[in-house]
Amino acid sequence: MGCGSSNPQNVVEPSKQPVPTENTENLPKAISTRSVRSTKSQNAAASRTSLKQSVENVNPTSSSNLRQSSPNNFKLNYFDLTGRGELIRLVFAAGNINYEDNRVKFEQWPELKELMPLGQLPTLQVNDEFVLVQSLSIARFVAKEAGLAGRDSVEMAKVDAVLETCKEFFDLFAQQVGPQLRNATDEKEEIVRDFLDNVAPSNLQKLQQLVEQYGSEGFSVGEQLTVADLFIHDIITNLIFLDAFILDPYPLLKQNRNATESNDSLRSYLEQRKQLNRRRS
Ligand SMILES: N[C@@H](CCC(=O)N[C@@H](CS)C(=O)NCC(=O)O)C(=O)O
Repeated sequence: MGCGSSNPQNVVEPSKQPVPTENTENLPKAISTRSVRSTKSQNAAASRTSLKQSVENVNPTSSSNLRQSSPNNFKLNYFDLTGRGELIRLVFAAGNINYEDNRVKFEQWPELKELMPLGQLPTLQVNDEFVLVQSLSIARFVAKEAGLAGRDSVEMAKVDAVLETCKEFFDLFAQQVGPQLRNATDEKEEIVRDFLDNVAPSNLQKLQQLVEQYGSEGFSVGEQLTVADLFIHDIITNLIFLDAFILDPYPLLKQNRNATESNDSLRSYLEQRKQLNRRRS
């Protein structure tokens, strides 16, 4: 698995965590019907308990500030990691959309895994009616809901181009650095340094190139915030954690980060995230 979190709190391997518990009650019907099978009747009480736990997992940084009212009801299921779920949280935050941030505990995962369409997280439950899978598809969907997907078809295409470029970079990070962050080997330092010195620069250069060609006012596409800026922000957060000076050779990416952080709702989410991490460390 490649989750791509560089924060040390965020790098435990979910599939290595034992002790399944049931957490199925508020899954959409198509899934919860399958979920019931043998365990539901015996474990109704346990299920209620874990539902309660699941609700307790909800991250106060993104759900307790009641935000923009949306006709839709969203529940994001992901581990208590940044990884592949964080971009979606950033889109919800920047778009000021209220959602339930269900942070799945590792011990809940083995059972929940069977109920997820692809056996992976993140997933997004919409109106308890259907479940979306694939982090980038979910991020794009929420971005459309939030008005952060680009203003017309040309901007949307440019946003897509930046997102695909980010995804290639994110996947490299998750594959090459991710395992070292989860279970460090003796080669950890060398592998991380090699990534920062030999893989990151060409990818940062590609992103800077796109910001230059497609964006203005610091944004990567058009002249206002889109999900493309948020993915760049997310990736660079991971890199800055490993090397605080990584952006020094990329002035446009620095500007882009500042422009992105000029969104008040996003800034308040980032601040709360920082405080939460401080409290945990
Ligand atoms: N392409 C998928 C990959 C999802 C993925 O790898 N999810 C990992 C967490 S980052 C997962 O669910 N791992 C647990 C498992 O596979 O059992 C996406 O972008 O959503």
